[in-house]
This record gives sequence, C-alpha cells and structure tokens, in this order.
Amino acid sequence: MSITTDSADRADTASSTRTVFRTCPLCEAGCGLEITLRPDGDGGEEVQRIRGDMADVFSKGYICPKGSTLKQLHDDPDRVRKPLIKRDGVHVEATWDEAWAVVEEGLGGVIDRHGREALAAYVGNPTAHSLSAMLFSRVLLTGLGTRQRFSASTVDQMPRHVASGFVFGTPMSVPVPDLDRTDYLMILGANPYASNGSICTAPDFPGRIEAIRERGGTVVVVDPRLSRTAEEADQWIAIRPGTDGLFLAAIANTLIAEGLADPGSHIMAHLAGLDDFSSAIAPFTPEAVEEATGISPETTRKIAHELVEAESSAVYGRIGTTTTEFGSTASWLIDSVNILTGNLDRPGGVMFSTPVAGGPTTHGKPGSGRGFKVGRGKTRVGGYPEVMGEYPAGAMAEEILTPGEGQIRALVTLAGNPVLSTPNSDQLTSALDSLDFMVSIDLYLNETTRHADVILPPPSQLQRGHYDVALLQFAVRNVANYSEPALPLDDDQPDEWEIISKLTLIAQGLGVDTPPSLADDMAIAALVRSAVGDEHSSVSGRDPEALITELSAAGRRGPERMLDFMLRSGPFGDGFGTNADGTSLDDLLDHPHGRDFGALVPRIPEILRTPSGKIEIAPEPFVNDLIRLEEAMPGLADRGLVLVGRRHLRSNNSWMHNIRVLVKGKPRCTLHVHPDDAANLGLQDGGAASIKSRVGAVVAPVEVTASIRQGVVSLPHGWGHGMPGTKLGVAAEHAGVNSNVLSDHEALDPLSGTSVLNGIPVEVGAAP
Ligand SMILES: Nc1nc2c(c(=O)[nH]1)N[C@H]1C(S)=C(S)[C@@H](COP(=O)(O)OP(=O)(O)OC[C@H]3O[C@@H](n4cnc5c(=O)[nH]c(N)nc54)[C@H](O)[C@@H]3O)O[C@H]1N2
Ligand SMILES: Nc1nc2c(c(=O)[nH]1)N[C@H]1C(S)=C(S)[C@@H](COP(=O)(O)OP(=O)(O)OC[C@H]3O[C@@H](n4cnc5c(=O)[nH]c(N)nc54)[C@H](O)[C@@H]3O)O[C@H]1N2
Ligand code: SF4
Ligand SMILES: [Mo]
Repeated sequence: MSITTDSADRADTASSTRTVFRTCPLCEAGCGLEITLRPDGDGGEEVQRIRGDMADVFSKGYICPKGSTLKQLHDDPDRVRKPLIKRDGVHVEATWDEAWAVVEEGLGGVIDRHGREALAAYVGNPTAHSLSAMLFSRVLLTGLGTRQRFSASTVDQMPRHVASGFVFGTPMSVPVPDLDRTDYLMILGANPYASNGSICTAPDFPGRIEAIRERGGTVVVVDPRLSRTAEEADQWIAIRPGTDGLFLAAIANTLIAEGLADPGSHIMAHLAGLDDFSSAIAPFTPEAVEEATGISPETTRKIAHELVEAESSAVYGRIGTTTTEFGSTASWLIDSVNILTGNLDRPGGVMFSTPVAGGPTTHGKPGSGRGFKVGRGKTRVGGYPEVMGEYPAGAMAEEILTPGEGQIRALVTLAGNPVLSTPNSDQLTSALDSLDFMVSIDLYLNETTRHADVILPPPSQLQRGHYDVALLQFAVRNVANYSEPALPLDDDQPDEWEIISKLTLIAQGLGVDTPPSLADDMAIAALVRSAVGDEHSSVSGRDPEALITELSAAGRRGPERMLDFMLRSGPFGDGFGTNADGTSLDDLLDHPHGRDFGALVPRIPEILRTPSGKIEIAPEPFVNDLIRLEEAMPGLADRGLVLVGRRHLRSNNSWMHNIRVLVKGKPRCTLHVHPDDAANLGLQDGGAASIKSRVGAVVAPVEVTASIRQGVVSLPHGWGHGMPGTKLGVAAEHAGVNSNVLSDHEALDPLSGTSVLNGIPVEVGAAP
C-alpha cells in the first residue's frame, strides 16, 4: 500500500507519527479529516487522532462529533472482520472460501428452482458514501439480472429525483441552494444543524446558514418542530406534517395571482408550460390551504413577497418534504417557486453543480435528451411502478411473503439495514425469516443481517479509497477530493469492490474461482465505450483499448481506475491529453486537501435533457397530482395525532449506535410531545407512552417539550437494537425502540414509491 507524502504531510521521525488526509464518508457533508497515525507496536499503524483538516478546500477544518469516531468504528470489536455463516441458527466465523461456497449454493439453488426473478437486492445508504459500493452496485444490480431491486432511496430522496427528472430531464439535475451567496433561504423539512444537509453537499452547513444572517440575509424554517435549525432562523413556520405541497402551491398561487411571478429573461427563453401551471395552481389560494397547513394566509403572502423581493432567494426542502404522501409534488413545487421568483440558475438562487467526475448532467447532448420515464414494470403484488430501475422499499416484504410466480426467494443486501429503516418492520422481519437464502455485505451483525445465511464484511472506512461520486453532483461548490486508504487491508480481506464483483460473478453462474477482476474489466470497458461513443464527450471517437491501457498503466484497477476515467473525461478533466490543466486521479493525489473549481455557474440551457429542450414547469404527472392534493385537503386538516421523525447530530441512521462516545448521555430515543397534548393524553415527562399506528405499536419514554407543534409527536428512527442474534454490545445498552414498526408499508407517494415516514397517523396513550 502506498500513501503519497507531499509537502503538506508531516512525518515526525522521533515518534514516527504520520499525517494523512481524507474525506469523512459518514454523511453527505464530506468533511476533510486530518488523521494522525502512529506505530501500533506490531509492525503496523494505528490512528492516534482525527481532527478537521484546516486546509481542506471545502470544509476548512469543520468536523462534527461523528467524524473523529472513524477510529472507534475501525477498532470496534463488534465490527465483522471475517465472513459469518449461519449454522444451526447461529453465525460463526468462516473463511472466505467457505463463505463463497455457501453463497454459490444458496443463490444458485434459488435460481435453479425459481429463476432469476426470485432474486432481489436491497442497497442501503452507505453505498452512496463508498466509492467501491457506489461504482460496483451497478455491476451487482445488472449482474443479478432481476427487476426486484430496492434501495434506501424510496425511504428518502426519490421524490427529489422524480421532480428533477420531469422538470429538467435527468433525476440528478437537482438545483441546490447557493448557500454562500443567497440573501434569503427558506428550508422546509430539513434540520442541517443535526444532519449537516442532504442533497445539498455543504460541509459546515450550519456555519453557512449563520453567514447568511451575518451578511444581513434571512433564514426561514418550515418544520412542525422547533428544530435546532429553526431556533437559529429568523422565522419558524410550524407547518402541519405532510402539507408542504399545499403551502408551496399557495406561495406559487400568490406569486401568480399578485403578478409577482417573473422567472427572468434567461429562464423564460427556455421555459415551457407556464400557462398550464398557472391554471392548475389556481385552486390553491392561501385561504384554501390554511386549515390543512395550519399556516395563515398572511404568512403565506408575506413569504411569497419576501422570496421575490429579496436580492436573491432559495427554497430548499428535504426529508420532511420527501417522505410524505405528496413528496414528489412538493419537490416539484419547490422548483416551481424558485422558477417563479426568478431565482433558478442564478447566483444566490438555486443552481446546478458541475460534477468534476461527470454524471448524467454532463453526459450526452447538451440542451436536450431522452427525458425521464417511470413505470417500466410494476410490482407483482401492489402494482407499484418502477422508478429509476427500482421498486418501493415498502413493497419488498409483500413481494417476499406473497406466493406465486415471481415471489422473491433470495435477497442480497448491500450496506443496508431495512429492518430498522423501512416501513412495517414487523412484516419485514417475518419476510426475511421466510427467505430461502439471504446474503449481506455489511460491517455488522445487526437487526437485518442477523437474518442472513452469509455476511461478507467489507474493510473499514479507513481501509479504502474515497471519492464522493454521488454527493458531489449536489455540491454548493464545484470541488473534487480523492482520499487514499489511511490503513492497509487486513490479511485475506478483499476490497469491497472485489466482494461485490465476486458475488455478482457467482450469481451469474461463473463459479467461485472466477477472479473479481473479470467484472472490473467488463465494467471499465463499458464505461469507456459509452464515453467514446458519446459525440459530445471529450474522448469522443478515441480508441477505447488505448484509453484502458493508459488507465491501467499505473497498475490501477477497480474503482480507482474507473474514477480516474470519470475525472479525466469529465468537465474539468485532462481529456487524456486535450486539456493540459485538466484534472485526473494523479492530479487529485497531488492535492490531498482537494481541488476547488469554484462557485457554481449558470448551466441553463446546457444542462437540460428534456425531449423538448425546455424546463418543463407543468409535467403531466404533477399537474394531475394536484387534483389528488386538492382532494386530500379536508382530510389533512382534521387528522388526529401524527408522528414525525427527527435526527440527532450524534447519530447516523441506524448504524453508529455501537460507538460509545456517540450514544452516551441521556437517552435520545424519546417521544416528543407538546405540553397541551401531554395533558390531554395523560402523559408525564419521563413516563412511558404507547404509540399505535395501523400496522404496529411501540412503547417509548415521553419527553414533554414546547418545541413541537400541538397535534404532532416525534420519535427518531434507527433505534430498536438489542434483538436476539445481533452483535452490537454498546447499541444494545442503548436499544431504544424502532419507529418504523409504526410506519405503514402501504402509505407511499405514488409518483416515486417513497414511503410516508413523516405524518403517520397514530394513537398515543399512557403506558404502564
Ligand atoms: N422513520 C424513518 N425511517 C427512515 C428515515 C427517517 O427519517 N424516518 N430516514 C431514511 C433515510 S433518509 C435513509 S438514507 C434510510 C437508511 O436506510 P439503510 O441504508 O437501509 O440503513 P442504514 O441505517 O443507513 O444502515 C446502513 C447499513 O450499512 C452498513 N454499513 C455501513 N457502512 C458500510 C459500508 O461501507 N459498506 C457496507 N457494505 N456496509 C456498510 C451498516 O452496518 C448498516 O447495516 O433510512 C430511512 N428510514
Ligand atoms: N447526525 C445525522 N446526520 C445525518 C443522518 C443521521 O441519521 N444523523 N442521516 C443522513 C441522511 S441518510 C439523510 S437523508 C439526511 C437527512 O437530512 P434532513 O432532511 O435535514 O433530516 P432531519 O434532520 O431528519 O430533518 C427533517 C426535518 O423535517 C421535519 N419534518 C417532519 N415532517 C415534516 C413535514 O411534513 N413538513 C416539514 N416541513 N417538515 C417536517 C422534522 O421535524 C425534521 O426537523 O441526514 C443525513 N445526515
Ligand atoms: S458532518 Fe460529521 S459525519 Fe458528516 S462528513 Fe462531516 S465530520 Fe463526517
Ligand atoms: Mo438518507
């Protein structure tokens, strides 16, 4: 293993410590870390200290409490280090050869008996944070040859992709708030003080929010809870859960009705559907939505005026807007409002990143494309349409449990914990129990992987290279940062891409002896051929073999070789000799603190990939969905208690609760209840509450707090540890309850298949 030493690296020969720099792969902020290594007394190295990298071009030293725990994660004795095979119901350590043999028999048996459609895959969130898993999950999904694909996207951001797909032409064409230049930011359903932001890559998001106010700007937060972000804002709007679409529709309605709407000449030249949009939005007056949203018409009108009158403004929405019944439509309305206020694609408004490693927004013909389609296939049981090549995670259990042709009999999970993260956990638990075979690529023996026949452990986060291929597509600056592994692989430990490749090759029937490099060679060939065949690519018409030979010259393979190609053929790349100042993996190795390619620049019309070559502000699926939204209004107004989630800075979905420093202190998995509701329900602070939904029930400790809207209760997700057969010693001591026992697998946004995880109707009462 080699680690570049450049002038910034320090080697203190006296104690032989060494400093390396890498990007934190735990959340979307992508902070730069400075890691000091020292000899471990055993001929190797161990981490002495992790702190923020002051010289990182993007994060400039910022770090959150999770970032430094990569050391504890690496050292965690509960982390799986050898493959585990389930024998007589108990997971025991095995060699890689033994594990692969069981995988071959298990997957092969199901394929022989039931065909490939009986295979399914669930891909979890850390896939987006692992270079290996990100680039090779495609290999896996294609190689399995099944349409039964599920992921954490449908308990997360899928609505955002659907909106972008229809409006701008690709699901990755997401306009992000230009945080560092905006004068007015309205945040709906996001709490970056806890989450550090999402689908808006911005290390030190909180600092960037504070800077808006410091330069005289305004921050408004729309959230049923007085979140930490809302506390820091100029205004908190305590919306009723699930009604952001209505609030946004009323803002759009006001802008049009009062003649305030002006997309600006730059956008008007490329905008289609404004008349259709205007008529479709007509019913949603501020008065009409008031009862449902709980927001007064005065407030709605005031916000509409402020958004237009500010020098620049940006509306940004996240989890609280997407994981709701109208998630896609709400995401579309966010774009629509930004268009109407004249803030799309201009500094201080919402803008598109130019990803240095390229992506759907940089590939193909600039200005138009094939557009975005959904519904190429439907689920067998629920009839839910395909979206971005996958089906709703909420439908996975019924596809496993319902007999008949096409029933799922074997499951592969990659970096996912759907038992704690997707709806109706009790149903999913029974489903996983009933499978013929399950294999998980995961770091832990947890609530999901305890069901697996085989667990294949990847190396730890410190033992792999890193580049945020996915998340830098949504960055608030155009930056690039590659990190080499800080520590070498353990003996016999394959890299994560090798595990994924081998699993794929076995599923394809090629046997356990086929080297993973075969899948890698096919993947790089496909990548290079596709770019060479793209007449708008910087490598158009080049000889693919020659390019692959050049890429492989340094002995590079796997994700690093693919990344090098993506960088070199990308918008800032060296073009394999055509752009002398351009970047490449070698160039990034020379820049261990990252390279900054500047603030975002206007990209319309070049970024558009709609068939019309226009920004489609009134796509039919959304205009039609407004009818459903209108019809839902009375129901949304008089629901009883509803449940929402929340995040804490020291958690990371379901899987960092085994790190002691992150879970110490008072229990965090509590039910937040407004004082008036507590009085009505007979709940005491510190007492227990039973919470029941249509599908399940849990008991949780009560925390009475005025920082939540009346009629709303909040329970964080990702808890519910301590199940039999898991190995998470610390997490079990801080078990908490699983909020997704309560979320309903049938409640989803029909346009994206995304589950309703916020705004779940519940009954709450005192528990003994
Ligand atoms: N009620 C409710 N539910 C929610 C949410 C909510 O707000 N409310 N949020 C949703 C969101 S936004 C998301 S993204 C999902 C997350 O859903 P999932 O992705 O299914 O769950 P995670 O908790 O992220 O679990 C990640 C798993 O990956 C493993 N892991 C970690 N790093 C690696 C790695 O590098 N390689 C491999 N192979 N494995 C790794 C961990 O051990 C863990 O098992 O949860 C969703 N669920
Ligand atoms: N510390 C930490 N950081 C994380 C994660 C983590 O688990 N812990 N998870 C990561 C992941 S995978 C993701 S996707 C991101 C998510 O990042 P965020 O979207 O910022 O997620 P949350 O912090 O859950 O904030 C969601 C907010 O929506 C509010 N809300 C609930 N329902 C509604 C509603 O109907 N309308 C409105 N307007 N608001 C509503 C909630 O009260 C909550 O304050 O965070 C990432 N970062
Ligand atoms: S905010 Fe924390 S977890 Fe997220 S990348 Fe930065 S240090 Fe890592
Ligand atoms: Mo997420």
